[in-house]
Amino acid sequence: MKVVLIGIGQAGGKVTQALVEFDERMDFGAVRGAVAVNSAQTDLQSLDLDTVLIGQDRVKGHGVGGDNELGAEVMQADAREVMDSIDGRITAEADAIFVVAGLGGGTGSGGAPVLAKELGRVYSVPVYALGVLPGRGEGAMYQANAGRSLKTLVREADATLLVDNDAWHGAGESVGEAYDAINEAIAQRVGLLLASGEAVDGVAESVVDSSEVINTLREGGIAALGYANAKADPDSAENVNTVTSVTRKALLTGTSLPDAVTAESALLVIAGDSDRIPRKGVERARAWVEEETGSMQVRGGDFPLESDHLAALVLLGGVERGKRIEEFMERAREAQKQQPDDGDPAEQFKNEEIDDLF
Ligand SMILES: Nc1nc2c(ncn2[C@@H]2O[C@H](COP(=O)(O)OP(=O)(O)OP(=O)(O)O)[C@@H](O)[C@H]2O)c(=O)[nH]1
Ligand SMILES: [Mg+2]
Repeated sequence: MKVVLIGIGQAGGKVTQALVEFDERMDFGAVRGAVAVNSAQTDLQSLDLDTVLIGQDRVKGHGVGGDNELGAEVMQADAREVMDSIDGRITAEADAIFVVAGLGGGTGSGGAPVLAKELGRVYSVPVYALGVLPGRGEGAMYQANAGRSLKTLVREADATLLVDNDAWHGAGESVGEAYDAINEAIAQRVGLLLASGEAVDGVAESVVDSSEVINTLREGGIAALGYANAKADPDSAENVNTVTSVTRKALLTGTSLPDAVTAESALLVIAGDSDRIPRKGVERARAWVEEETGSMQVRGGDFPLESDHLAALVLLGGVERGKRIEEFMERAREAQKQQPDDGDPAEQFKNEEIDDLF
């Protein structure tokens, strides 16, 4: 899938840069353009991307300090400039646009839903969000911000692929220490998903097509991505159990949103050397994903890559009814109640739901 990436805020910019670097290193050519947008000038300067500084009249290049309503406002005010910066890149070439942001801060949290809405109005290709959820240990402001941002993003983007900051870092590391590792994991896993159906030499029928990614995300709502890999035998017949076990791991312990299993739709991609991929294993794994997710729409395909490993990528669409999202939204509601609010306090008490950002 050929994509244009727009990273907003600090996390958005860093994750976008990691995705660009991975795509270049692997020579996939799936990322056709990338821009970083922020209200903090120094954060943009450390990136090796084209950049747009927003909100200069309001915050003088110093960021919005976690105020995501202000983040939404400055994005709205400067949306034209941001749209202009990507205009030439979203030609017939791009199959989709990804807005990338950490949902717990200010600029990305507020700016991503605003930009998703603007992009959706102008372009006919799908506009997806790649959103980073704060980990459990992050403060109440992050949780509350992410709750409102997510609620609004789900409304405005064609689908929102979520990565929980607790999901893809090693045990014992705090989220902060682990940023680089998390960003690298996101780049590799999401990068492989984007590239599946792109860097293909073989034209075998079993090869995954990028339209299958789009069809899996067609349900809208929240999506999650699972990943696992293992060393493979040169003889495909020896790899039947390898394929089923990496698929199980990808879905049960390797998802970007822990415990997201029940899904409306799914796509299973087996990446690796075509000669090592056993058809029987792939069929079994796909049947297992169907049973486990409860989805009637499980797509599948191979992603031929030169490697002595086999990897399973499981893209899940429509996971918002899962336990993990419920738990997160509860955390965000609690956090929102704790937030100082300049509105009518009685209203705050009555309001059990999370407010939309705009
Ligand atoms: N995975 C990951 N998460 C990050 C990174 N940097 C920040 N975060 C997370 O993103 C959230 C904060 O968002 P930021 O991107 O720092 O905020 P911002 O959009 O720049 O907004 P302001 O600084 O308030 O203007 C928190 O939940 C952080 O844990 C990163 O490099 N990687
Ligand atoms: Mg910032």
